[in-house]
Amino acid sequence: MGHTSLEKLIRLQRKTPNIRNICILAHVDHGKTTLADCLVASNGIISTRLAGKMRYLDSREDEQIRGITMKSSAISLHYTAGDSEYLINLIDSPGHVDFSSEVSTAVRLCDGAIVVVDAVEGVCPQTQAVLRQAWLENIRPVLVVNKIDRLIVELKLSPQEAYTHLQKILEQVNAVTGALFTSKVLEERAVKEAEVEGGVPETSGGEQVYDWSAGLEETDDSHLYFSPDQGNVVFASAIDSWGFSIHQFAQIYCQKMGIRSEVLQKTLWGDFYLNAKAKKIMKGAQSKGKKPLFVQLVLDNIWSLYDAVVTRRDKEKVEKMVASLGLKVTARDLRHSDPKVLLSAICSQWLPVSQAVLSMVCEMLPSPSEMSSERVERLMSVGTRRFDSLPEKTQQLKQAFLECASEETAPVIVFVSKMFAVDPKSLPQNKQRPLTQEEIAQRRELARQRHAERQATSQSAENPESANAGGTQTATSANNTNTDTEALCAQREALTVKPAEEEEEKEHFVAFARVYSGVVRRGQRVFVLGPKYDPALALRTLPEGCSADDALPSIAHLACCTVEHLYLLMGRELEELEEVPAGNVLGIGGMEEFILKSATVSTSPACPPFTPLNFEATPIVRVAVEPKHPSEMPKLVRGMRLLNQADPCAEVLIQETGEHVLVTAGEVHLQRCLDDLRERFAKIEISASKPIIPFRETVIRPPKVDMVNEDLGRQQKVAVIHQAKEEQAKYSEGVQVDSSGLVNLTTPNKMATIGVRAVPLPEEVTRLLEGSSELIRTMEQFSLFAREGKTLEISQKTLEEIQDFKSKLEGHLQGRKWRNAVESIWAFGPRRCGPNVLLNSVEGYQRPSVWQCLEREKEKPEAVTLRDFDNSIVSGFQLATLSGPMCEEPLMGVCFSVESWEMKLASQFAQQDSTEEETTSHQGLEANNKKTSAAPASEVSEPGGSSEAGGGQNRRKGDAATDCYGPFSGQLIAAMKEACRCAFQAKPQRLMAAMYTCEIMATAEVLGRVYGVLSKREGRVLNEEMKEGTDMFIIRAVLPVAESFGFADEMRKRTSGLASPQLVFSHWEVISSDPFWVPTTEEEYLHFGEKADSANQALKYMNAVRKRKGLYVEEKIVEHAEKQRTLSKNK
Ligand SMILES: Nc1nc2c(ncn2[C@@H]2O[C@H](COP(=O)(O)OP(=O)(O)OP(=O)(O)O)[C@@H](O)[C@H]2O)c(=O)[nH]1
Ligand SMILES: [Mg+2]
Repeated sequence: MGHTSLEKLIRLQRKTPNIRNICILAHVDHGKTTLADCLVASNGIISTRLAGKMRYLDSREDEQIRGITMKSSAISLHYTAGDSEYLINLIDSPGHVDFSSEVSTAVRLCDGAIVVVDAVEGVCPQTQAVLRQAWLENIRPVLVVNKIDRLIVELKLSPQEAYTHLQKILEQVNAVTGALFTSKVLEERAVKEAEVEGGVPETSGGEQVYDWSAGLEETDDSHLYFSPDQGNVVFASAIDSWGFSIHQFAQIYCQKMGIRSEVLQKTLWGDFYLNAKAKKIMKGAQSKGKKPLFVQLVLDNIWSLYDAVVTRRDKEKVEKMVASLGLKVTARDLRHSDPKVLLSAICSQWLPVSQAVLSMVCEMLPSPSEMSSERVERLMSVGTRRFDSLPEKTQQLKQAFLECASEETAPVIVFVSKMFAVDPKSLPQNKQRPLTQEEIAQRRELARQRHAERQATSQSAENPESANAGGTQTATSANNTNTDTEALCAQREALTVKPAEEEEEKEHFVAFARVYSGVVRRGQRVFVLGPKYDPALALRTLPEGCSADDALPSIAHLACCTVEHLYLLMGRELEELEEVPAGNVLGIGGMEEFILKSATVSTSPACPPFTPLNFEATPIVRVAVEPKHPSEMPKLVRGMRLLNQADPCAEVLIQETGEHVLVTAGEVHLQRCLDDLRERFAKIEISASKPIIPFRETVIRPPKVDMVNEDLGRQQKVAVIHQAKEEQAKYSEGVQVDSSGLVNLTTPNKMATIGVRAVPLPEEVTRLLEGSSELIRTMEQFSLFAREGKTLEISQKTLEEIQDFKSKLEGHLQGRKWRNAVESIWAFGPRRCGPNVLLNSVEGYQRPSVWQCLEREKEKPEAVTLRDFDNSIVSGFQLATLSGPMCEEPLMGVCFSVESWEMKLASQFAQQDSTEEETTSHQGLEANNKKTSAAPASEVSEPGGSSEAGGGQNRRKGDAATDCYGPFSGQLIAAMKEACRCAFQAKPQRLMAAMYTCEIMATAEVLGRVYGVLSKREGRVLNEEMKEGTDMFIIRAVLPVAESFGFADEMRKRTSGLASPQLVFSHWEVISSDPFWVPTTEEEYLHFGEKADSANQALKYMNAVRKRKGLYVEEKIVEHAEKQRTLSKNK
C-alpha cells in the first residue's frame, strides 16, 4: 500500500461525514502505541514489518528509551471501506498517570475513543480514569481487548478458559461504564427535582409527587455497554498484528456454513452453541456443557495457529493452514528463525488488526457533524455559568457547532488544547525541498560568476600593472560583476541561510487544535479568547458586526492575531496547509505570543471560551532549579517560561524566597521537564534541588495517650499546663495566654486588644473546605462586589451549591462548641479560600456574613456594617494561615475564633492620661456606622493596600494613625497575625504530610518484597485482593509523598520489574507524632533515651523544611564533647 498523498487527505478534509477524530486511551503499557503502529503501517507510512517495534508516534528519544509515551501526538490516516473513503485523525495518548493531563488535551479534540485493555491485566486504575474522562467529555468509546496472545503463550489458557476470562474483562469494563451512567442519571434526576421544587410555589400543597419514571429503569442504556455482538469490541494482539471483531468472523462463516451473517453476528458471542446434527444454533451452551460458538469458531482456530507456528513449529501443518486460509507467505518468512515473524506474516493477512479497528471506528464512532447538543452546551458553558445565561448571540453559535459547516459565512471556531514545541528544522517551511529547474539554473549561473570573479582577482593579483593599465572599462566591468554577485549572494542568503539562523534562536510552538466550525485560512485575522473572557461584556462594548481586522478597544482576555501557518499533523512530520475546514484536527503556527497553554480562537466575539480542560492529576512534586553558572539566569528564566507553555500540567513559579520552582505531577514527569529544560528550552546546565515536599501545619485536640501509649493522667495534664505557663516567657511582650489557650494581644500603641483562640476543625470540615474552594472564591467575590456597592450575578445552580455547602458545614459543626459557628464565619484563609476559618465571636459585633449571597432575595437584614479595620483582622488572619509557626508552611484545618476585639477611640487615646479608659466596642461601632455610610468602605484590598485604605479614616484618626509605631491598620494586621500564631502554639501542634495512593499489581512470589518496600517507606496497606482469573494480587496503599522519591524504581528493582506502582496524590494526613515532644515520664526516657530524636519523624521533617528555608534550627551539633576531649588527652 502506497503512501497516501497529501492531496487526497486535503480532499477528504472537506467531507465532514467521513471524518473521524479519535484518540487511543488506556492504562500504561496496555499497547496503545503498538496498536497505533499497526494503523500507521496500514497507510504505508512505516513498513508492516516494523509495526509494533518502531512505536512511530513515540518520537522523543526518552520515550523510546523508557518505552512509555509522554505526550499525545496526532496523525491523519486514510481508510477505504467499500466505496467510501474516510479520513481518520488519530491521537495517541500516554497512559502513565504523570501525563494524564496530556490525555485531557487529546480527549477534548476527539469525538470518539479507542479504549485499549490488556487481556491479562484487565481494568486498571488508569483504564477507569480514561473511561471517566471520555464520559465527562461526552465522547463515545469503543473497546480493543489487546494482548490476547498473552493468554495463549504466557497464561497458557485453553480456548474455553480464555473465553470465560474475556467475559470477565468485559464485565469489568462495563461495570465502570455502568457506574458512570448511574451517577449521571441520578444527578440529572436530582437537577430535575430541584427545578420542579423551585418552580412550584410552596402553596400548591404539601404532597410530594415522586416521579419514578425519570429514574434508571426507564433510561435505555444498552447502547452504552461494550459487547462484541454490538460491534464495538475488537479482540487483538497488536504485537502480532492481528485483530478481529465478530463481524469479520460472521462474514467468514456465513458462506461456509450457510447461516445468515446477521444471525451469526448475534450468536457468535454469548451462550450459543452449534448443533451439528440439526445444523442449528441453539442457546444454553453452558448448561448443556457444549462449546460456545465463540470458542468453536474463533478461539480454537487462533489457538491452533499459535500451536502450530509458535509452540510446535510444525512446518507442514502451517503450510496446510496457510493454504486453507488462502494466504500467501513468502519462503523467507516460512524459513525465518523467529516464529513470531511467520506468525505476523500469516496473521496480518488473515485478520489484519488495522482493518478490524478502523472499520469499527468508522462504523461505530460519530463524525464531527454528529455532535450532540448536550456536548455543545457543555463545551460552551464556562465554570459556574450556565448555557441559558449566555447572551443570545452566543447561544446562537450553538447552531454553528451542530452544523459543523465549512461555508464562507460560518463563523470560525477553533479550540487549542495545548501548545507543543517543535524543532524549527522540522517545520515544513524550513525543510529542504527539491530545487526547481529555475533555481538550479540560477545557482549554476551564480557558481559560474563566482568562478569568473575568482579568476579575475587572481589575475589582477598576478599582474597588477596590467589591471591598472587596462583602463577604466575592465575595472568597472569587474566591479559590476562583483556587485551583481554580491546582490545575488545576498538574495540567496536571504532565501535560505538567514531565516534558519534566526529561527534557531526562537523556539517554535504549534497549537494542537481542532476546528469546530468555519474554515481557517492562512493569513486570517482571528480573536484569541482567554479562559476568563466574557462574551456578554465584549458584546456590550464592541461595535456591532466588528471583526478581528478592525481596530478595536482593548477588552480583557481578548486578543487579535493572524493565523500564520496551518499544519496537517503527521506524527513526527508536519505538512503545510493553506486552509482547514470544520471538523478537523490541525496544528496552527505563530500563536505562541497569544496563547499560553490553551485557548479558544474565533472570528466572532460572541464566542464563549470553552470549558477548561479537566485535569485528573494535581501537580505536587516541586523542585527548585538554578543554573550551574549564575550568569545564565536569564536563559533559565526564559527556558522555564517556554516549558510552562509547552507542558499542559507543569507549573513554574518564583517562590517568596526567590527560588525558581518547577511543579510537576510526579517523578517521571519531573525528569522529563528537567530534560526538556536542559536540552531544549534553556540549553544550559542546570541543577535541581531535591524535591521540595509540601507540608501543612495544624493543631489537634490534646492527645489522650503519651508516646509509650500510657494514658496521660490528670497530673500530667497539670504538668502540661505548667509547661504552658513556663512557655509564656517565650511569647513576646504584650501577649497573654491563659490556660485554655486564649491569647490576648495588644497593639504596640495600646489602642486595640484582640483575643484569639485556635481550635482544630473536624476532619470532614477540612475536607469539605478543601473541595469547595471554587465556591468560596465565588462567595468572596460576591462580598467584595457588595462592599463596592455592586452586585455579582450568580447562577441558580451555584447558589444551590453554596446552600448545600453551607448545610453540610452546619451538619459537621455540631455541638455546643460550634453553636452558631457557620453563621459567624468571618473569612476563609489563606488566600481567602483555603481550608482554615476565621470566626467572629466578638460580642456585639455584627458584620455582613460570608453567606450574604444566599440572602439576596430575602429581605435585606437591617444594615449591618463593617467596623473600622475589619479588613486588617482578616489580613492578619490570611498572613497567619499562609505560613505557620512550625516551619512557615500553610495551615490547614484550623479555626481561629476572635473572642474579643476592643478598640479605643482616637480622641480618647489622645486624652488617655487625663480621662479614665473607655473601651467599649459599641461606641466604636457607632462611630463607624456614621463613617461607612458617608464613604463606602474601600479597605478591601490585599494586606499591603489596607494601610492606605480609607483616606477619611486616616484623617479622622489623625495623630493616632501616624504614631511612632506606624500606621494603625498595619499594627493591627501584625497584632492579629501574632495573636493567631500564639494561639496556634498554645495548642498541640502537628505537621500534616501529603499522601499518595498507589495501586500495585504483583504476583504472589514478590508480594513479600512489595510489603517490605512499602513498610520501609512508611506506607500503609489499605487492602489486598486477588485479581480474578489471574495469579496477580492488587495492593492498595497510601504512602507519604516525602518518602516516595525513588519508590517506583526501588519497587521495580526489588521485584525484578514485576511490580510497578503508579502514584497519585490523594490527601493530607496528620503525622501523629509531636515535633516538639520531649520525654517527660520515666517510661518515655527508658524508651527513647534522653534526646529522643531517633523516633521523631515529624521533627525531622520540620527541621528539614526549616533548614531549606534558612530558618533557625535548634540542633545540638557537638555531642559528647567531653568524652572526645578525654579521648584525645589519653592519646
Ligand atoms: N504480548 C504482547 N505485548 C504487547 C502487545 N501490544 C503491545 N505489547 C507490548 O507492551 C509494551 C507496551 O506497549 P506500548 O504500545 O508502548 O504501550 P502504551 O500503551 O503505548 O504505553 P504508554 O504509552 O506508555 O502508556 C511493549 O513492550 C509492547 O511490545 C500485544 O498485543 N501482545
Ligand atoms: Mg504509548
